[in-house]
Amino acid sequence: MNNLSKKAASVILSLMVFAATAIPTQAGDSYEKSSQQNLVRFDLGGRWQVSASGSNDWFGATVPGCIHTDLLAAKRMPDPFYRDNESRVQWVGEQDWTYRRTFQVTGEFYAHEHLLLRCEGLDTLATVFINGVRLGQADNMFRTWEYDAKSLLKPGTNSIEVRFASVPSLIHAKEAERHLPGPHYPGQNYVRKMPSDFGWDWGPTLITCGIWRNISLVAFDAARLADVQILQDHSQTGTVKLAFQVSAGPVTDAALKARLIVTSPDGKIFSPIESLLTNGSGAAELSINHPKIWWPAGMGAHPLYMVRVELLDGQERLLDSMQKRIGLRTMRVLSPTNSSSMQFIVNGVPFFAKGANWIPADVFPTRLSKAQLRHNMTDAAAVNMNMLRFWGGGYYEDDELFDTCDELGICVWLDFKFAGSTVPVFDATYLANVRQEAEDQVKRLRLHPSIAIWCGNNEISYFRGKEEWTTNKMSEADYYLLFGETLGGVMHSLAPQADYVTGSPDCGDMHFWDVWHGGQPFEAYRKIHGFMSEFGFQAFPVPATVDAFTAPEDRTNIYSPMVKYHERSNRPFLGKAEDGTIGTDKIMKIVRMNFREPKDFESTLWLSQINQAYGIEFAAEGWRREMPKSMGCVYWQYNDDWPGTSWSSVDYFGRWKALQYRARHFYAPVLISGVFDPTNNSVALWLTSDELKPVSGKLEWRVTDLAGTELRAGKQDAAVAAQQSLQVGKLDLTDLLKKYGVTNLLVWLSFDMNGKTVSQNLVLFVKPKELELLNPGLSSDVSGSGTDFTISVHAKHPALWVWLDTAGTEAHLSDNFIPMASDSSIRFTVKLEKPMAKRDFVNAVKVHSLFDTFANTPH
Ligand code: BMA
Repeated sequence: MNNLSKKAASVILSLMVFAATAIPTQAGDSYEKSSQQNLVRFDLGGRWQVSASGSNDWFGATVPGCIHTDLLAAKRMPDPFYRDNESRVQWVGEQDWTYRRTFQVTGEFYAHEHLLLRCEGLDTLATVFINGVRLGQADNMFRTWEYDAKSLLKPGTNSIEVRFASVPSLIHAKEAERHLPGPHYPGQNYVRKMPSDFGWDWGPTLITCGIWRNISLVAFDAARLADVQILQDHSQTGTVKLAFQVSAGPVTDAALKARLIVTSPDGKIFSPIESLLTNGSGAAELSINHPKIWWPAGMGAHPLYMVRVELLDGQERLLDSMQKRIGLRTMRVLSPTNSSSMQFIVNGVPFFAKGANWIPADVFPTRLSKAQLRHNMTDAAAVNMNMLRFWGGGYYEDDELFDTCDELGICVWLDFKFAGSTVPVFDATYLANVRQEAEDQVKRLRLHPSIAIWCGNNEISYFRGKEEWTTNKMSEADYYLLFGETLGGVMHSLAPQADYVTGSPDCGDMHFWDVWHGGQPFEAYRKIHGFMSEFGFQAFPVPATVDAFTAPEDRTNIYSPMVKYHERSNRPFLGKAEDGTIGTDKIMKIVRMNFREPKDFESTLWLSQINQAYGIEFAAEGWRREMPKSMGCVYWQYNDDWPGTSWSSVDYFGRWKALQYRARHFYAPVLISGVFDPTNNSVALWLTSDELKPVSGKLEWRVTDLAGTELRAGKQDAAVAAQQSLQVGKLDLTDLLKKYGVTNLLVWLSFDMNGKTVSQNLVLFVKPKELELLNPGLSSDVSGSGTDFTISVHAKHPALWVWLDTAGTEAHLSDNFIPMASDSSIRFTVKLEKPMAKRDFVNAVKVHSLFDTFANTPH
């Protein structure tokens, strides 16, 4: 069917549906009910209809979802990620929209005493109607809204309608009443909605609305479970005592009882424990001997205990139940001291946090699949990260994402979702609204062992003034009323064992932006010490990603309007940087500081990635080497919410930039690195270890010229104590430097443990642009078939940042962007997402190195 006839068919279909029943009831409607449980949930998600409010032009919608993805599916909106379409779809956010559907209520379901409409996510200004009568309203995307719907429902066919008012209209009106200072979309923080929807310096402005999380009817009689809290006592060696608090409601005279069934990670079920509830609440305890302790990635296993909670009435009938998974661990955050940085301590052991900042993985998060999100997390663990900061400008992520972090040992720095400008704390309704939001989210998420710290906001301290509000600052008192008293109070009562800080960077951490925003060279990273929760540098995505958002004629130059359009820092969004450059110019300024002029468009894309990796690697190695003076390196940013140019190491499509590949090396548990000291012509050799036991092995070093001729080499035993960084050697290269010069020497390092190379590194004496590299003469040989290939690459002469370009075929590579010594070979393994004939694969894959990025004079 061509597009036109497809469209015509869907119009006819929707007309038929409309004519037959007004609003369709869907076939898949189902009640989730176990044989004995009294509480029943009726999922209202699935197929709905949506129309611009008042227009009666209904089309199919998906719940959970959002208006933009519904318009896309209905082909009523161009893809906002293509070229500059984003600017043409702003009307979507300005418009009011109405969602509706019908559903059947059986007599049995209706007979329950309580019938609640439960909305786990309404984005954002919603009014809900059942059978044409107003049931309630909502004004916070991050809260769970429940409405008593019994009086409006009836057995048989019912209808529900959710009307969403335009967020821009409301905030323009509020902003006109009173200006809310901030550099972003004026007045955006008047509404509790994902801040980055309004645009950020890495993402588009697409103001969504819709039913973005589950919506259901909940039916029950006597009571249901309201909340379960589990506190852990690790004070006795060899035992962890769990203290459960269960609450249920509404409180009735019924003799309610909670039963708790704990299953250990190896499947052993503890004898159920029971507690009678008084006024709806009860407590119980369980001691776990020989507990299996949860550790972050790289420190140990991540065992999880399952807790099933059952609510029973006086006759032992099951009223309600829920499952929670916990990990047994203690987690603390220590403030910085004169000699050590802010640091995390798990189970009494301090650890160096290695990671990046996580932003929404799509500006339309409802279309993200669980598999995609899981993939993102496994990619983080695969490059030796142990922490992601879930940044405050996004949304409180789904439980499944936290589940994955629990399973992988990825610690989460969890910001409450406030970012980047002042917030209207002067409005008591706003404050009450966010208190409720915090209670909902803390109760939902607090049992995840992966959450290492809760943090009030991102960078709102930059907009904190003194006594009074001014034209660009909020008052100090209002800042602390929200982020101290209110959120701190919620944390204190609902998650007393978790550490809470008011904001980032407001807690002893650092957002170090002197390089990107300040225009300083990468060397500035070595002048600062502590816990780096943000710092970073931008790079273009891979050519295949640029292809996805451009037309062929756009792919000529990084300054072509469409390539620039997908680089949000080209707008003086946060003001011009201190050195006067923005966006694309800023990338190129630092690229040129370090590298030679790239020869063409594609080389510029790749080289920008090499430059980004070069800078972040330089920074990360420095901070790791000096622990405990620095105890955290969490770079900005891990991912993207649309395809474009940004600080990310993994792009919107999940493709790795050079930085992500290099992270595996610079975050390796045991790291060998070298530091050139020009004052005495020496290279200090450092061994840095995050291992919990001492490590020892063989350190090998080779000094070569740029042709790869070995000038000197050596081997030595080297060891370092648990979680320490130590200088293990020093190479005096005075004579070689004199003879060959700084531009013609390379030092190759490798560290082997038990016959296995665990870390390799290369020391340069000058910036890469100063090196007269020889053509490395790379050759390759491909073997394999289907989805699994091996590429053996051989280098005649030293090659820097050797990479495989798999030209848009989705591939997982064993490594990429690595230095190769002369006459050396490396085997890359490639796993393709879709099988390919060997011949096609050989044609598609290209092997490159830094040498190929600039115009060379032949040697
Ligand atoms: C940080 C973040 C973001 C921003 C980034 C890059 O400070 O918190 O607000 O996107 O810088 O400018």
